[in-house]
Amino acid sequence: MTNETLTARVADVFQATFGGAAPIVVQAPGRVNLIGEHTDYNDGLVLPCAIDYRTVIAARPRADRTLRVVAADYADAVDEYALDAPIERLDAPMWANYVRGVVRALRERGLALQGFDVVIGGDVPQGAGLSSSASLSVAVCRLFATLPGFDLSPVEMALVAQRAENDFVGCKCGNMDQISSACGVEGHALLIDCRSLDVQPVPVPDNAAIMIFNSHVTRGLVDSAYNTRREQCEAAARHFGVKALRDVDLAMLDAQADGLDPVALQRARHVVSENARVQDAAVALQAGDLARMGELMAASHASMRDDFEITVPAIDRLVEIVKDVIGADGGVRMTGGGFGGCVVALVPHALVERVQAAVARDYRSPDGKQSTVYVCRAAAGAGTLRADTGAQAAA
Ligand code: GAF
Repeated sequence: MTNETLTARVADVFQATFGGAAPIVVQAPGRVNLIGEHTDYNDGLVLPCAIDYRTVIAARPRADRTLRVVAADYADAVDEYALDAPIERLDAPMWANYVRGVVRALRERGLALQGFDVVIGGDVPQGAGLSSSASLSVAVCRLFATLPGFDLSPVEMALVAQRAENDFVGCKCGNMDQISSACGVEGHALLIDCRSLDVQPVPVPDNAAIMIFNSHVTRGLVDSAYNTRREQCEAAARHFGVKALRDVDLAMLDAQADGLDPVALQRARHVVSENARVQDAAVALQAGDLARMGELMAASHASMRDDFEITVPAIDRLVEIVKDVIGADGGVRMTGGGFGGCVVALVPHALVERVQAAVARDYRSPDGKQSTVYVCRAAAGAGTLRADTGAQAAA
């Protein structure tokens, strides 16, 4: 679905539900991470880009202090509450909790909220590791940022969205997904320093397509596996006497490994080596050196498979199928939190169709599904598509 089609669909639901055109339309994209996995919550480096799949919100201010939210992708389900009342986490649906979490986090910052009628829709594949939830949270921040007096920077919006996920939804994620969604730059990946929050755009070379392959492998207990990895990294940081694994290099890792639990050492080796790979990858990408990107992405995948142990056989197979076609001319690796989800590849345009054909022929998920393939563009971050500030609040 193109962006225009998605926006029109959300606007149509708004018209049908609330009557009239929505005076405010905002969007926030999902993301794909080119390299730098499980480094963000270790204060490390990542190299993602925002993608041209997104959450779109159509809205109209209300005269009262009520938020009425309609989910176009969930049979127009509704969540409605007073902005001044205590905001509770629901057992279900989860989409409502992402909105509630952002409202609460904005309120905790002392920002003066206003009531809205809202319709939300999106085309970021869900549960695939492409940050559909971060795109929703950031889009909600972006909506409130259309109000006068909201002078949040894109990074601040990302931190509000992360806080909503950490403290309200209950996912102890790092800050990569929200910063990617809030700060994306068209045609560029972002070198993000997750400690200093410095964001440097790095051009994606014109000769490469960004391909994403959904393995259609989803695993229960992903959150608990994620949290366990996080705890293992924190235990390793304590062993080395540092604030976070960002402060450890490979020499220190080898010299001071004695006494560290062997599994925690493996986890630390992934994080420390991955940070170094991200730095090298930013240089290679800037230089348009796809062969070097290929080496670094292959090393990243091996490290996720062997040291961090977050890949699964179907994902490893998908990576192999793509690698067999692109050889040394591009790169491929698992992307996102792991245990399924998606594979990302940088592929010379001339090889895109051959890669698609090979994946269609040779890949099946354990339950027999073909991979869904997306050829993406690196997209701009969250933004306002329409803001008719003269619009009257509905009675
Ligand atoms: C998930 C998390 F939400 C991110 O913060 C990041 O840790 C990623 O997994 C792994 O790199 O997307």
